[in-house]
Amino acid sequence: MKKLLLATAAAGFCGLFVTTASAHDTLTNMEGYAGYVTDFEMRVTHGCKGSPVKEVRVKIPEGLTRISVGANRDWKVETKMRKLDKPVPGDGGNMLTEVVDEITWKDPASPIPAGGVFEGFKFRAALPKEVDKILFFRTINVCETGDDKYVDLPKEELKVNDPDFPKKLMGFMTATPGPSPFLITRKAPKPQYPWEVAEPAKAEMTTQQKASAN
Ligand SMILES: [Cu+2]
Repeated sequence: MKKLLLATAAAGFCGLFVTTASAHDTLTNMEGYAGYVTDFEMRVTHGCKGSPVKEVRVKIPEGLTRISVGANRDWKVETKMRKLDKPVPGDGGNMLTEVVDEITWKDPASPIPAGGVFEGFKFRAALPKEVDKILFFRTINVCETGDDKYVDLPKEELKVNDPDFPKKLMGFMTATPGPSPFLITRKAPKPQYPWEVAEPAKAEMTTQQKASAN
């Protein structure tokens, strides 16, 4: 049985797929709308050189707020908090003075087999309003033997509007065995919720209000 597991695991080992980088830990959605409260799924696609995964740690990048972790009955979830320099609005009008800094899923009902399957780890957060920003989610898989660290960042800052961005992004993803998972913020076509007023409409309203006030 152990031999069989190792054989399956070898097929899933990221080294073999380093040109596509698709076998590393990645976010299921690599793009999201700026300012939206967004569901994330961190996908763990293989173990550490044939060893099953028993713990996953995700570092939440700066600029994300209102972070919550999806219920997961197979893993024990722990969160570490980080104090904010200045408070930001949270749910229901209260102000937040700290945010989740790191999420750890540990002590699973059973570890993730080293190969052949993937598992998604869910959390939710409000994305920053800044458009075309690349956010890195440094992630560590701890295995029964060893670990895989997807914590590397680009050597030079990646600018999403750079015409060479796709090429540079691919370069970053293949430069090391441990590129950090990432998400790019895109301009939202409309407010997230149907009860929110769109920005231009808001501006128009103000103009009209001004006109009627004169
Ligand atoms: Cu990999």
